[in-house]
Amino acid sequence: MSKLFCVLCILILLLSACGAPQSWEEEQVTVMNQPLLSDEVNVNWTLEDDQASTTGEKLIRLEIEKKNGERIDQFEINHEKLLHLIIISRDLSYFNHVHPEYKGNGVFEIRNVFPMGGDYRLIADFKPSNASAMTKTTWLKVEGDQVQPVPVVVDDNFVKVVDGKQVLLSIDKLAAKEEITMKFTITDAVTGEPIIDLEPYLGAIGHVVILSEDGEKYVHVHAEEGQGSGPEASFETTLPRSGIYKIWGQFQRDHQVFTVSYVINVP
Ligand SMILES: [Cu+2]
Repeated sequence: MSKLFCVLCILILLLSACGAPQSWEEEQVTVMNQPLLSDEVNVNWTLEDDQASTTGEKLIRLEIEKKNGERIDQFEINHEKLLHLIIISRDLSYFNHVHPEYKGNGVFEIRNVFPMGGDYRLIADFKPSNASAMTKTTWLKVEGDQVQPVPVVVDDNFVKVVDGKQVLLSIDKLAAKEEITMKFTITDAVTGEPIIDLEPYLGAIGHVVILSEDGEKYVHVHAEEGQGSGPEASFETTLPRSGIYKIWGQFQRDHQVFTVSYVINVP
């Protein structure tokens, strides 16, 4: 009888020991409302043919949810938009930076005309409420005629001309894992006069996107604050490893965004 009593006591002790901390932990989670981490957020990407379109547009849809399948429905404006979407072809020849429309319940949609079939890198930047800004990427396969990929060729001349603007890119040092400064100098391609009437684009003097040649490393670039309206625009960043990268700089003038790109080789 006393043996049975002892066994019962041990069982009760064990059960209470197991049960107590669990309910305490559950309580802590509800009380603290911890910020959401990027690892806990998932994006379902889909691509549909737009039947109504005559230009071959496709509808890109992002459904943003927690790993447990619960939709995230509150987002904060980040660089003037709820979500930034970058679309880049596998060969890096096609680049587009767009802002999908928020449909509610974690769904963003936008139509896009893809110039050819093949694989595309899609990169979404957004900030759910109660979370840090995060980046989610995917590869999407687009049906349609494939064309010969354009080779990625490292530039030896960092002066480019686009829409009547001449843009010089200078980088203080070509090195991985170190802070580098990229400076764009913009002049009129015909007269050579400095361009001093750039307009703010997404709340800054410009916007820069960098992607590694294999499409795997995407780099956020932040414009240095308090810059004027040209002719110079500086950006600081750190490249994660050696290799070939493509850089797209975007600026705005006369309500028009222009994009200039360069290919660099980081030793
Ligand atoms: Cu954007």
